[in-house]
Amino acid sequence: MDKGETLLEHMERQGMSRRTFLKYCASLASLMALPPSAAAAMAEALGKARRPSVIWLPFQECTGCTESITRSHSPSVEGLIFDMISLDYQETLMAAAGFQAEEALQNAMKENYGKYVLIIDGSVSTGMDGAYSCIGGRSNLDSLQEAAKGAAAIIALGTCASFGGIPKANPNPTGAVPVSDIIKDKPIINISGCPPIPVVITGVIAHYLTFGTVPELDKHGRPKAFYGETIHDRCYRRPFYDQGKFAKTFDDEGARNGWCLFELGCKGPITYNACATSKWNDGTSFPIQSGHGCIGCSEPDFWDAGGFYKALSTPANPLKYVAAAAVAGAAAGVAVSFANRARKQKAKSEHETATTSDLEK
Ligand code: FSX
Repeated sequence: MDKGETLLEHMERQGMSRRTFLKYCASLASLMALPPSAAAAMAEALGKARRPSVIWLPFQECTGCTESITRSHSPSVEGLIFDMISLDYQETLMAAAGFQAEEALQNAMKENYGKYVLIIDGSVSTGMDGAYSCIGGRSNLDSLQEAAKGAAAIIALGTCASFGGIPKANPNPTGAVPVSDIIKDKPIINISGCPPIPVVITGVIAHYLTFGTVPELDKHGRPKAFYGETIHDRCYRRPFYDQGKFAKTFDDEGARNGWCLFELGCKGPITYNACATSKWNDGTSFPIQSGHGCIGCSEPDFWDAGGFYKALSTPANPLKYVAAAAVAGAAAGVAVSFANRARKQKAKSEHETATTSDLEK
């Protein structure tokens, strides 16, 4: 793409209709919880936007974050947004290697000093002065400190970069830390998830292109638009939780009926992310929809939190009370049912308080 070309010009040259572009802006605005009027403003701003330079450095990670973004890349309109950034350095995706790659990195930092967006995926090793993870003979720690100096903003992509992730899991042999433990003087946007959702990555970039600012963040430095609610809040199985219908094993009748996976260890009630709404693979599904509980991968210390298959706590079981009510007779049943609904609400709220404090530990 021509460096001076705007996003809209680029899309038109690719044969993309303006209508499709407007639809994309509308869905992006809705996903980011912006008012409908923002879609038009977003379309106008994005249409005029030019590519910012992006330097992407991978540290201690599994490359899942890069895999995530590339999976959504090619046929999607999000891909076009990604085309709109000038991805000047990304070791996994770039053709250059060795000295040529190092030169590309130095040139990109020099030419765009003070203006580029720095994306980091992976945690930063601090053990043995960073010697556990080196690229081109330099520790990730050194590379981060150098690249951060000229960055306008930093995106910590994935749970490793945001919170330390799996490399930081007990016993943390490399002294892994998140980006925010090292860099204190730049705006940092954490896009957690192991890996993060592709549309959240492109959404944050689109927000930055549109408004030129960092989006509103939660207490963990994540964009509230995508991390403002728990998986549980938006889960399509939530009505079963409210009715006290839980699968007890992965192949029982409850599981076959699509009941709540809470008792099988689902961490949806304490996990903030957009999986239940944006889903994965072009909105096809997400883990809970495929029958597996959420593992809480977008939360700090999720790996050490204690058991993917262990329930957070024992939830209310209103079915037991409904059965008792049936024996006691219809009139009494109504009374018990109301009493139990109140009990369930109380237990549920106690349970949610308990599970939230599990997370805070
Ligand atoms: Fe971590 Fe990403 Fe998990 Fe993997 O780059 S967030 S281990 S998906 O690859 O950093």
